[in-house]
Amino acid sequence: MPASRWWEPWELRAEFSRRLSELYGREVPAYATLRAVSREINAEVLESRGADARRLGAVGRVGAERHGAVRVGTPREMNQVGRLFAAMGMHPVGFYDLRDAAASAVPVVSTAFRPVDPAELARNPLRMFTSLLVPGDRRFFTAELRRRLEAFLAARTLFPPRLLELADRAIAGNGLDAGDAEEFLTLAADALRLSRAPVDRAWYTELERVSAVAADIGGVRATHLNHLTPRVLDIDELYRRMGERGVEMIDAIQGPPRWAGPDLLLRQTSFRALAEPRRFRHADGTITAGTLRVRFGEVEARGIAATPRGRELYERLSADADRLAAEAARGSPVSAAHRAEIAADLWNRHVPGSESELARADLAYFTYTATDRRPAGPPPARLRDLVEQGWVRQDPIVYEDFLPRSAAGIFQSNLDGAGSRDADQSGAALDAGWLAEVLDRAPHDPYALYDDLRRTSLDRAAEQLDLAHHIDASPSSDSSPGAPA
Ligand code: OOG
Ligand code: NI
Repeated sequence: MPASRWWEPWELRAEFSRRLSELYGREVPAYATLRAVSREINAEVLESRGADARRLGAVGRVGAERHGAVRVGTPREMNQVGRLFAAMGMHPVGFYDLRDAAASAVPVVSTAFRPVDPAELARNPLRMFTSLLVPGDRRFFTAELRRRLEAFLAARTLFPPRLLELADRAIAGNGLDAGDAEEFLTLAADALRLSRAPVDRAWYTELERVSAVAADIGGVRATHLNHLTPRVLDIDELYRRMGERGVEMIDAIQGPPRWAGPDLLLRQTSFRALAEPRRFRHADGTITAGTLRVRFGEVEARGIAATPRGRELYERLSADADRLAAEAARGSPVSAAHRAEIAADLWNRHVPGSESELARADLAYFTYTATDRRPAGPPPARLRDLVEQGWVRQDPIVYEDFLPRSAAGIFQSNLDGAGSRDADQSGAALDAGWLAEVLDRAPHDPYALYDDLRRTSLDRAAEQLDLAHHIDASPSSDSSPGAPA
């Protein structure tokens, strides 16, 4: 780090991302393999697909891109971690309720802290998927266990006061001087390092019976990075190559299937959680060595952001693929490969296969820029004609967020036991408004962010073309996507 200069939030974020990657590579060596293979594949794809591969992110950005996952236990801890990330220019986006999205017991609600401004994303797009335990959910926790769990959580300190003080200073002053930056970054990375303190064996096991996620969060006195996820340009190839290197992957790639059209939304896969040495304290006071399997490595491929309509189509096709796969398997377990084939077939038949068709059907988000070489005569009124006749260029907006179904799948595929859930109890109702109170600021609505990018670009294009009217992004009536099977 240079000796003396001002560190802006994005520089803190970029350096934090670099340090986390170094730290996690040391703690979880398979992550280093994942990163190396991702780099190798990204270089190959950029070489073979060139400008086409760059449509979904500049080379510099994709190489440095990753997301981390952390889990906290109380609203107070959530608020604190939010300040930590705000200091680095990362803001809460979206509200994910994973309690119902997973078949196993995943008693958390989540948000993702990330840059929201395109220029900030371009500088460094680090995001942190952050989950908050819900001890008040009676489907998972009895009133008595809740009381002990909350008492345990209230007695721990995840983030030292000095770290929070520096975070607040960075928020108020838009950055830190070099000395404070170094201290802030060291303390922040330390807070996410795996703790060496002994784990109370009986307490951990008791929570594990309810939910492995609850034990990981509330069974220990510290938090840690749960995984760190690089971005790769060809995730199918990555999956194959990791297998060749002997890393055991989960049995599927989550999200949309590999299909004939452009990459949409988000596809993710991970390697199984590894046994890591931990020390345990027993009731008689003795300490023994053992292992826990909770941390893993994940990789993701990002595609174009879907509109609410596109997202609805995605959810519908996913449900159809599940149903058709279950029917085809007739009671025996459905293989991941078979489901992927069924899903790909549905996609190829029901999702428009090009960027222009996706835009025309309002299934995905794009930005628009007036071109330099415009045709003669007056510009047409319709967006579609403006694009087709070469007045404006259309570029995809990358999906910067997460998918609850995939997130639940990622949690779940790495849990040893399914845990337990009492279906007779109803869950505590929690929503984005509740999370806003926890964080002292409202989480952004991801659709509003993408809409805004599209709208702003259209307004700028209208101005450049000297149009007297707004350019309308809404689809023409003839463009509704085909109804799925
Ligand atoms: C978070 C799981 C969700 C993703 O990429 O969807 C997630 C966790 O395991 O804590 O990271
Ligand atoms: Ni993840």
